[in-house]
Amino acid sequence: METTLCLIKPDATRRRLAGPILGRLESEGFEVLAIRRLQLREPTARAFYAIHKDRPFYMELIGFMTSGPIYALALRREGAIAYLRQVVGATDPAEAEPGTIRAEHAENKQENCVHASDAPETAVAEIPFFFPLTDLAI
Ligand code: 3AN
Repeated sequence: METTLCLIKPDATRRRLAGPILGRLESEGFEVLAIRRLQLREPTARAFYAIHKDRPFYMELIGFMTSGPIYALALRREGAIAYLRQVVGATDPAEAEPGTIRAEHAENKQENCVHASDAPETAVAEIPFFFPLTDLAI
């Protein structure tokens, strides 16, 4: 079993898509170990996306991610990390496989509804931004 981090981003929360996305995740076999609704502040968003700090879209991404409430989810499933990336789809919704969350709901490359950890090391680094690992029994 693996645990991964999923964020339902401000665009999806704004459009009342948190429920449908959560339902989709549960129907894909993910167990919701922990869930929070919160609004990121700039320093946290900058730290969370530090890997992108030299990309041209970084400040716009920080502005977007702090623009409204998000949901943070710690999700458990067999092969959770790779499987969630598959269910979420490619960064650009125009390139995302039909049936993926981004293909169905995302607006564009930035406002793309969900974040999903991309590797085991990333999940372990990202989960504690939102949940104490000691609470999760992982
Ligand atoms: P993914 O979330 O698919 O792993 P990353 O890690 O390359 O994508 O990018 C992190 C986030 O940065 C994306 N989810 C998206 O919100 C934003 N982003 C990525 N590429 C672009 C881009 N070319 N223009 C604007 N925003 C982008």
